Amino acid sequence: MTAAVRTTCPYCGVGCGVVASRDEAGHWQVRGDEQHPANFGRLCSKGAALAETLVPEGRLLFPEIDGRRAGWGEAVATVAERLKATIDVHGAGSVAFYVSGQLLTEDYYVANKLMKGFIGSSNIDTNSRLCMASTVAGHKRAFGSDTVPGLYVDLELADLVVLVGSNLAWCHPVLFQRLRAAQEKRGTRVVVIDPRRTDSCDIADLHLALQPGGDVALFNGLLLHLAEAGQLAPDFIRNKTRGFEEALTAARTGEAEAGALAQKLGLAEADLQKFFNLFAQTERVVTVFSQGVNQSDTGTDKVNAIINCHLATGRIGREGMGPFSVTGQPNAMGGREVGGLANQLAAHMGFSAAERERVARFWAVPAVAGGEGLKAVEMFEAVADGRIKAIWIMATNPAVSLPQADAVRAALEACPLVILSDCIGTTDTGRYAHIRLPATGWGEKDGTVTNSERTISRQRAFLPALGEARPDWWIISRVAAAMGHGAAFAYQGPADIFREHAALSAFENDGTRDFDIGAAADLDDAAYDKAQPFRWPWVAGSAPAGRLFGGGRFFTADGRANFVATISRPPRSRVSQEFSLLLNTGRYRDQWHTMTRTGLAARLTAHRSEPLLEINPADAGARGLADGCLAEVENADGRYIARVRVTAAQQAGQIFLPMHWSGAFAARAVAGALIPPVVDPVSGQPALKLAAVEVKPLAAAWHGVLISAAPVDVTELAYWARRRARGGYLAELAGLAAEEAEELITRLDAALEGERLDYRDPARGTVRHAWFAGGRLVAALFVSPQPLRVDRSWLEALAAEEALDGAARASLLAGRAGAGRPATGRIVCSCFQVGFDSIVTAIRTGRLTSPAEIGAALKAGTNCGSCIPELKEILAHEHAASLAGTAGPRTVEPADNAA
Ligand SMILES: Nc1nc2c(c(=O)[nH]1)N[C@H]1C(S)=C(S)[C@@H](COP(=O)(O)OP(=O)(O)OC[C@H]3O[C@@H](n4cnc5c(=O)[nH]c(N)nc54)[C@H](O)[C@@H]3O)O[C@H]1N2
Ligand SMILES: Nc1nc2c(c(=O)[nH]1)N[C@H]1C(S)=C(S)[C@@H](COP(=O)(O)OP(=O)(O)OC[C@H]3O[C@@H](n4cnc5c(=O)[nH]c(N)nc54)[C@H](O)[C@@H]3O)O[C@H]1N2
Ligand code: SF4
Ligand SMILES: [Mo]
Repeated sequence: MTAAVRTTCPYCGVGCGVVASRDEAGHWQVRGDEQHPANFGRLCSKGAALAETLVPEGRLLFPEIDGRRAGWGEAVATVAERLKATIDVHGAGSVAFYVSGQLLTEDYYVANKLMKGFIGSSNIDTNSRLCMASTVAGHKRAFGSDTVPGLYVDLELADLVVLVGSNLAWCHPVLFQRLRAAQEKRGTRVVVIDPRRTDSCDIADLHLALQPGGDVALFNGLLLHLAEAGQLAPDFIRNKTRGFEEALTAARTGEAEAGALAQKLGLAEADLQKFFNLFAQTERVVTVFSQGVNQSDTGTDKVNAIINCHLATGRIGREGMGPFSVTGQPNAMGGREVGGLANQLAAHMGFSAAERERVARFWAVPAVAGGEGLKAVEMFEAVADGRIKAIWIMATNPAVSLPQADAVRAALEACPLVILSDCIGTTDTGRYAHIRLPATGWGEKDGTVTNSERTISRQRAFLPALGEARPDWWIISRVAAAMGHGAAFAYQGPADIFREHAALSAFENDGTRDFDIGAAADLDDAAYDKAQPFRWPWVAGSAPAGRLFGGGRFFTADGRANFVATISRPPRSRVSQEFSLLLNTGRYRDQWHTMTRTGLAARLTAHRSEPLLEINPADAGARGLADGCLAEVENADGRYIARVRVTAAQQAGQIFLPMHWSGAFAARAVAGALIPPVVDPVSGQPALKLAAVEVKPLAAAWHGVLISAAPVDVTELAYWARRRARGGYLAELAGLAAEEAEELITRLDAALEGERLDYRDPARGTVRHAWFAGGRLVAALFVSPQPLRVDRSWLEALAAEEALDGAARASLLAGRAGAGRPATGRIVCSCFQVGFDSIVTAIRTGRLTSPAEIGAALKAGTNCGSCIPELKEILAHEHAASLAGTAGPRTVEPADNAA
């Protein structure tokens, strides 16, 4: 393999270019690609930790049929046979593919072609239904096509950036870095619209903590304000759009004057006015939106309410202006381009007779699927009620990520045929698969992805496939051939598929469809290999596109953009006496979805050891929940156990849980299990940001923390959350019966050889045991009736040492870091592994007053900068404490380590 390979980060839709190369010791390193137009060399904490995830742990290495290892020949034949048998008996509509925005475009294209062209059903849908479906629907309603008009550089050219339902600081960190840098230069105003205070508020001039679901009302109110303040663009409205009056009337029907609106949204009237005035008076406005908009039962209307305001002011398609949907997954856009959603056919075409006939001719089949297929939530309902009898799941973990996850599990359990393609063998969904197919992972696979600004970049392999893993396009093509469609799937490599996909995009297009990359249809294998990032459309004979819609022509029949009349409706999930809190769910800075890959990097897992239940002090107090204790969250759909973090960032009446944990990492922490199957009526996207729940303390008899060189089975306990750690594995534990702790100690004694050191304080109920082998710490278990206040980073550091001297052993038994190995605290800066305690100590001793000074002293925040908002929070707290003369320890420290 070559020394340095340019490829693309496999995480978020920013789509950063990375360079993988080997150091002198032969270890792979991953750094930002200075030449890539998405990031110009920058990375975030997840991108910077990519090399650490290139490990065999957990990988699915061989095909498996009904629990036994099989060869590829047998596996492919069995999948084809069982799918065919199902279709023969129950019809094409009885099989389904559930795919993912984490497939490469080439994989995705082949899966879509097999289902819609050759099986003849549209029952292929993707996890993008959970992610981008409302944006797709909103774009189509407004523009006649699913087009993202703007570019990343528009965030740097804008004078006002509005973040709606987007935690850009954590979820699109490199865009956030670019925005922060632009703000430092030109003083960009930033407004954050989000029910909770997030790290993105760090650069905000204004944070509107609106009531969940209030976005349509807010943007309708803005439209009315723009009209009343005379800030419209009448020429643009007249010549380039239709439906303005209807939209304005709808806005007026729903919303009263600003005072009443502010009250309805739970906002101060002055703040609302400030936002309206900023928007009205600033020409260069970019409105960035993400899951707080999409994942809602009014998601499509939210998208259109936002776009309406940009159309009304003519602020679209010009420098530093426009509505901007930032995509989540690395290939969310590519999936839309190939037609991976059940309500699209292919290459941004739908199911009209003409389009179906055209695609059938292109694929050389008598007919393609007749109409729209089942959307994700409906698809799993159909699995549950037996309409779907065979499902092939690729590159997604629906047992965790779909609403009503427990019902999804029951449906999969009862389904006669579940096929799974994944690189990881230990996912929750994998437990239900009859046939498991090992896919190559990042670094081993080759193809293309499209980022949020329509840039198509290559992902290139730099590692050999592990075990018998194969690329997804290869697996699907082999199955297609075994089903009798060999000629149409005779691809030799991803370049063959890409050329066909590009040719279809240009086929009888003539400027009628936005997605056209005909210029790339003739790339030979060598040119495909070397292809530089380019932006679509790239029409044959012209240059790749830049910003779109600058000329005010859209892809509707008459070329005009549509205003959509949106009327605000309250969310369907509401609190009751029984379930009196609103649950909001989302992401953490250093984890990616169900943690199958980011969970492998100790430096990423250290930022948040456990799932945290973020709750306002008033709600916590009313329920007897102390910071750092464990709590149960429940409703009619499911249960979740998490560590309580009391915080004013959360409004009263609302709580927040992360979506990342699964049965592979914790006892009971699947957020999807608490979400009802409520969907947006237009897009079918589930309202993953809202559920009514109740919270109560978990009646734990004891708490524990266990660090060990090898994994220990703790799954019988009421609470456990385990993660990779430096030196091995770290588990947070709690049990309902006191004797369970002693049983665990007995089990550890039996499993571990070597010496054991003990400390017991019966009066306090504390127990500390440490097991050593050849001088090295192989396990340490601390038990206490209360949540433990031991520094996990310090434990990790001890476990990573070759041998522990007497002082270290003594401090271990004392449960406290000693002078030689000071406590560092929970990791705040994951790039340089700088902990909370180290930062506080440096601030106090060095009288530091800015993140730059902390960076100079400790390096924290000087690489990816993702922790700068947290550094500021710590500084602010220290400053306040020193003014008040109460420079006490750790009061701002989050609960996951305060214990
Ligand atoms: N670190 C990290 N980054 C990621 C991912 C990851 O797993 N980890 N996943 C990627 C993917 S696939 C996606 S889709 C993106 C998601 O990126 P984001 O959408 O930015 O992330 P989320 O945390 O899901 O939700 C964003 C915010 O919506 C807010 N919200 C909830 N309800 C409402 C509402 O009614 N109105 C408004 N205005 N806001 C609301 C939440 O409080 C939350 O802060 O992130 C991508 N990037
Ligand atoms: N409660 C709640 N639920 C949510 C959300 C939320 O905000 N709240 N967000 C939703 C959103 S926006 C999204 S995008 C989804 C994400 O949810 P999922 O798609 O279920 O989550 P991932 O963990 O990314 O699952 C990807 C799987 O594909 C595997 N994989 C990675 N690369 C490849 C590959 O090249 N080939 C194959 N075959 N497999 C591969 C990984 O090992 C992993 O098992 O979650 C949704 N669910
Ligand atoms: S912002 Fe981070 S996660 Fe997203 S593509 Fe760039 S490096 Fe990867
Ligand atoms: Mo997503």
